[in-house]
Amino acid sequence: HKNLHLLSPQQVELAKMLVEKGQSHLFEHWPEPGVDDDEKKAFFDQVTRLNSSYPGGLASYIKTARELLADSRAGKNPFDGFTPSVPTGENLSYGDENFIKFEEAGVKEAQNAAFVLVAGGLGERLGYNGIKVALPFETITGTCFLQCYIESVLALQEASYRMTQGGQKKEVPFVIMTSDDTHARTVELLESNSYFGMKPTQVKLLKQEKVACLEDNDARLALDPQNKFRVQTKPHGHGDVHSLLYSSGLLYEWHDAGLRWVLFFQDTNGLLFKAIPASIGVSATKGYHVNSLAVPRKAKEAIGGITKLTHVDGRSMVINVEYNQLDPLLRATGFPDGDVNCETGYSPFPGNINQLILELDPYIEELKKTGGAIKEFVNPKYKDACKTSFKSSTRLECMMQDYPKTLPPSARVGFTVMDTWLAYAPVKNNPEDAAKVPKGNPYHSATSGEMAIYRANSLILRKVGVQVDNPVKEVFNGQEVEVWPRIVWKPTWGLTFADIRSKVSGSCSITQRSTMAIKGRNIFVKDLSLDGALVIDSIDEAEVCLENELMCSLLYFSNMNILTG
Ligand code: UGB
Repeated sequence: HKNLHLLSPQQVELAKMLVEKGQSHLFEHWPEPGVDDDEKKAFFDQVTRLNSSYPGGLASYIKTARELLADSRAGKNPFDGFTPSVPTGENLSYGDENFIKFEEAGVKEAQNAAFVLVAGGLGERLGYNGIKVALPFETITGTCFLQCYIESVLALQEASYRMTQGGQKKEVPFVIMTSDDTHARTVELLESNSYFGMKPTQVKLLKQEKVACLEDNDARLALDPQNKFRVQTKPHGHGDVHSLLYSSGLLYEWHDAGLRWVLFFQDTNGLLFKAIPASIGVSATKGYHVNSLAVPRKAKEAIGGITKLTHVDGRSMVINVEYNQLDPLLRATGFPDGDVNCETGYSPFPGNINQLILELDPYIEELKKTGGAIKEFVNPKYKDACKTSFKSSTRLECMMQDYPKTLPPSARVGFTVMDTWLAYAPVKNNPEDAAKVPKGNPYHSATSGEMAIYRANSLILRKVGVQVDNPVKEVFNGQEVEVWPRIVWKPTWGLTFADIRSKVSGSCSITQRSTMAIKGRNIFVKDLSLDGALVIDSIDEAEVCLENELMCSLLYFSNMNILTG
């Protein structure tokens, strides 16, 4: 009470609410007026931010936290009444007729899409201090993830425009969700690289706020151990992206600009855009309100399983069940072995790779009701068996793939399964942990992520008729990986199967020890026999035709602006 004069009238109300909600411990240690007054004001500035950035404010946060903590303590099963089963979705096989048809439909639709990258996480599992999107996704050209994403979006935009022959040229929006951990470094990466060729106005950054930590089952907010005039905060999870998009007004802007799709994707999957055109095609052709991209999943792999959940009351939904919940859910519902592989060598539940395609209008309709709030969960680590205290503070979390949980049964929720080699190579684990991954399960490390790029490009070239040598096995950072020829190309060269097929002809071969980097749009490869390193760097307007046998240690063409060669 003695310190109330330091606060604005709104902050006084906020203080009263906190006391009523059992949070008086936050001020108990406050000294007399005149001592640490600036710190006290700063404390309330922080609490005001925490209050305004959470849908429903801190009162709502505390209420939900109490309910979820009580459920957790009672060991309540979040899937009570639901039985899991394997859902059916669209299964695509790279390069077949169906795939080509979906890719074509997807490229046409791409100019009606907005792309949203969630990049607020620091990636504790990776043990890297920088932002993950600044890491190279392969080391032949050293291109970082963010550059790869931006160039892919630009290439898709251009291809879509060309395919629809002369309609209005649209700039597809590119949004990045950042957090306090990643914001400044993401801005710096963009600015110091001229936005990797994208117009700065095309890129929007939305920063997510952290949420208050909870110190006990009564949802008392935790003070920061480093500063008793601050509430301790932690990330709320990638689910924040929905409320941020809604509150930013961007969804309405996109609706007014005639857009139809919103694509969400994660920070370190260098294969991602090989799967995007066909998946947009599936959404457009099947009329999916929600389309989740998936790959075959190895049992116990740290990716969620796409599952059909049917309730005893008849309701059912197709939803991601997170990797730590799938095993207990299966064991509790008549699958005594839990999360295990079936006869195919994979889990029967497709693995969620957290790339979502939402149809814009139904998305807006849903968010009008929810404001973008996503069903949350809490995951406290208890000190003792009676679950009375925590080892360290916890907080509420939410995941972007839980969006369909509030949808009505009439919503068209589907998924698209792609080959893993084509669609998914995340960089999440540090080398030590990756080396401990059970044999046969993916490492999800920087090493495996990079090798997956060369493998995918080699396999794609094989599909268009190039004779690419088999890989050799090597061990790097304690991980045994397949090393294919180091083949990379710019997205403008080959975004779709049809693109790549049109640029490769004759009888081509590439040996395992070779490296090839294609950095230009109109480079045609004909009767190429490569045993060495070949780097071709040409401006987009130039047309380059490689026709000769190349047996070289290093051949480097740069800035070619000839018409044929
Ligand atoms: N992220 C944010 O933007 N903000 C946050 O607060 C947290 C994260 P992780 P996770 O790839 O296959 C997900 O940590 O959460 C961003 C799915 O839940 O890499 O363990 C962060 O920057 C899981 O179902 O992954 O697992 C990153 O871009 C499965 O699909 C993204 O969110 C798994 O990813 C994911 O964060 C997967």
